[in-house]
Amino acid sequence: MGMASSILSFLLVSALCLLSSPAPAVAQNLPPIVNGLSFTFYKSSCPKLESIVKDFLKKQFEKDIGLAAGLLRIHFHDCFVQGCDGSVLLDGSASGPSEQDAPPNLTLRPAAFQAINDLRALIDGQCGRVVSCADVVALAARDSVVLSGGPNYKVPLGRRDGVTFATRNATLASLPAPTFNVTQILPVLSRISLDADDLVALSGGHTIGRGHCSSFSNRLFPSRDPTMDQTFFNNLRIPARLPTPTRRRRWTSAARTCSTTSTMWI
Ligand code: HEM
Ligand SMILES: *[C@@H]1O[C@H](CO)[C@@H](O)[C@H](O)[C@H]1NC(C)=O
Ligand SMILES: *[C@@H]1O[C@H](CO)[C@@H](O)[C@H](O)[C@H]1NC(C)=O
Ligand SMILES: CC(=O)N[C@H]1CO[C@H](CO)[C@@H](O)[C@@H]1O
Repeated sequence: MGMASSILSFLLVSALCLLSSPAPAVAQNLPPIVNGLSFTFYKSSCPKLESIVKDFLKKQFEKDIGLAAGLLRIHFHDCFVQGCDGSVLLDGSASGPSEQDAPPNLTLRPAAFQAINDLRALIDGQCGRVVSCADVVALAARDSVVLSGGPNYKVPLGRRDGVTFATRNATLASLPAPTFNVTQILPVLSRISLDADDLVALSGGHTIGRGHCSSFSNRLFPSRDPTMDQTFFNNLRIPARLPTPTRRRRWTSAARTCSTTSTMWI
């Protein structure tokens, strides 16, 4: 898609909505949108939608700001696997394991799924069942960015929920692996018309959140991956922001490997 813009906000809207044929922006400060989406989609059917979402999340984030990272990542996983269709929320069934059951999901936060369910109930209560889950996920991701200090952006609405979840294989094929380098990530992105500029902007999503040790331990143990910055490496080994008991439990291992339960802020 060749987006030249380097701001995360713009790309989150365009990239994560999987634009295939960008239409001209409706106003100067609005990104292009695909047919079917609109900035006024629920104007009459659920006029307070955006404030319901923001007010709810504001309260939740006071209790746990980590939830913001969880919600942002759910939007990414939803959109990269068969489009922004809410399918990441679907449970597996007799036909096979769902997206949630594919390995990359193992680290999606249950609290974030819970927050989407709670929001859904709140919205249904006020407006009836008119708002798609995919739109709720998209709005929650935007407010997660904004409420944790990131840029604001407008979210076009009108996504339809998919009725089928992606298979384990499709999920694996659509999400770049933690071990991928840029050369390997770019072809995965190009399948959904995203390029290197988009990758740089979207990587800004990692400004918040955590990674489990197992996601990057291959670059720490048995010794530093030579392509990893030394200061960054040192900082990862001394997770100062974690409470001391957690730190001790995790990093005193003589073998210097991850314990199975270890997590780390990134
Ligand atoms: C393009 C390739 C990407 C790769 C390879 C990747 C990889 C990862 C990995 C390995 C983690 C840590 C998971 C864990 O150990 O728990 C993570 C976390 C995260 N990712 Fe990505 N990611 C990518 C793109 C994105 C995008 C596009 C966004 C959103 C704009 C995003 C948002 C996040 C967030 C917010 C977290 C923290 C989640 C939490 O704290 O619960 N990532 N990512
Ligand atoms: C999933 O991918 C694996 C490895 O590529 C392959 O062996 C398997 O047959 C695939 N399963 C399905 C259901 O397509
Ligand atoms: C990325 O990884 C692939 C597969 O391991 C390797 O062939 C390639 O040279 C790597 N590219 C860079 C830039 O390191
Ligand atoms: C948050 C969530 O739904 N996680 C699921 C991911 O996959 C595992 C393994 O199948 C499930 O047990 C989790 O419930």
